[in-house]
Amino acid sequence: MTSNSDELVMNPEVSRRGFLKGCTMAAAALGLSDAMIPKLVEAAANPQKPPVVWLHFQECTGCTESLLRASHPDIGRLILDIISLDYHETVMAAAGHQAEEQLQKTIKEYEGKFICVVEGGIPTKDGGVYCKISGRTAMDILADVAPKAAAVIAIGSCAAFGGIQAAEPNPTGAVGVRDLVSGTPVINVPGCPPNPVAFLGTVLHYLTFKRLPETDYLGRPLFAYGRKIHDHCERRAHFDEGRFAEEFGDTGHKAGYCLYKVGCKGPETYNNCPTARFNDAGVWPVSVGHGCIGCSEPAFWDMMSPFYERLPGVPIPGGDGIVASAESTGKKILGVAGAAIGIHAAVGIGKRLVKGKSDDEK
Ligand code: FSX
Ligand code: SF4
Ligand code: F3S
Repeated sequence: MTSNSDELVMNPEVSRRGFLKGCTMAAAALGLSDAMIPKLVEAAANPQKPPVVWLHFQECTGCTESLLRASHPDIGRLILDIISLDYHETVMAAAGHQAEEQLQKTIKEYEGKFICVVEGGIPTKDGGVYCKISGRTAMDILADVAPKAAAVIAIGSCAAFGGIQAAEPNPTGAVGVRDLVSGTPVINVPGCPPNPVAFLGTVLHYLTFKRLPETDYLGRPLFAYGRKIHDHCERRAHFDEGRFAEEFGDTGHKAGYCLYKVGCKGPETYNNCPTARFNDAGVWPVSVGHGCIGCSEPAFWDMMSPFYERLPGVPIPGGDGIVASAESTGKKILGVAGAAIGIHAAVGIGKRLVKGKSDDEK
């Protein structure tokens, strides 16, 4: 596969060092052994780059911004180097009819071969009129493009689960890609925004093994979303010993104690932020003193709010026992979940489909 990306503004150059560094980071995130790194590098260096059509719907473009303009330039450049980004409204030079021609040309020429990346939720109310591009609704565009793609990557919690647009009362009837697309494999890379390494790892896995990585019941790759934030948090020892920040700015907060009592949702959030971290600074929300708000979970705007109150039902040491109940905090975590997130999450929070690696991934 190859394609023409002359229309794009970016022409990134990736140094060999940066290229290897990015592949090594992705291999580590994927949980692959060192022996697999050459195979990953070989797949990433293949001049036959997969064409990618990147669709923007209801969102803030934070996913693209964090991915391509991150303070970790090697990652952004590597991503642009291993794919042929044929259509992306934010970074392509073409506009108007020229851009739409590029989209139609790509999906026709590479039918069954290109990767479709979707960023943003899709409004379904009133015929989908709340998001239109070039006179077509997001629903129409997705229905046109997704069936012709080899695979769809839903990047960000908006594309995966509807995101902030789908928060109560969800006035536009926003949904995630998996609610509308069937017949084409769809993988969810949620987060608001997600860590670029999760996207890079997903693409490199696809290029190396010719298939998408194993996922949980929510369609999230297990390599990135297989464990809870709480499992690898550097403040976990404080949690276990009952040492908590009681409010922001108090002595416990300044001492780096656990943020559970000021609202951290790490005990019910599946993501690899404590290990993958963000940007060159190697930080993540909890490391800089703010609790996790559960941004990679379905309907987190409803289920994980109020963000600064305790998550209910978590047994904590230090005398409090099991804290609160579903009506006080994380008000919707149990009640609204079924209605808000549909059947994907109906099997219950915490239940995960965990599979081992295939032989070719060891
Ligand atoms: Fe959504 Fe991504 Fe949050 Fe924003 O586009 S996941 S609102 S960071 O940018 O889709
Ligand atoms: Fe870390 Fe939050 Fe768990 Fe505390 S509750 S250990 S801050 S993830
Ligand atoms: Fe999101 Fe929580 Fe990570 S808020 S970025 S999943 S620490």
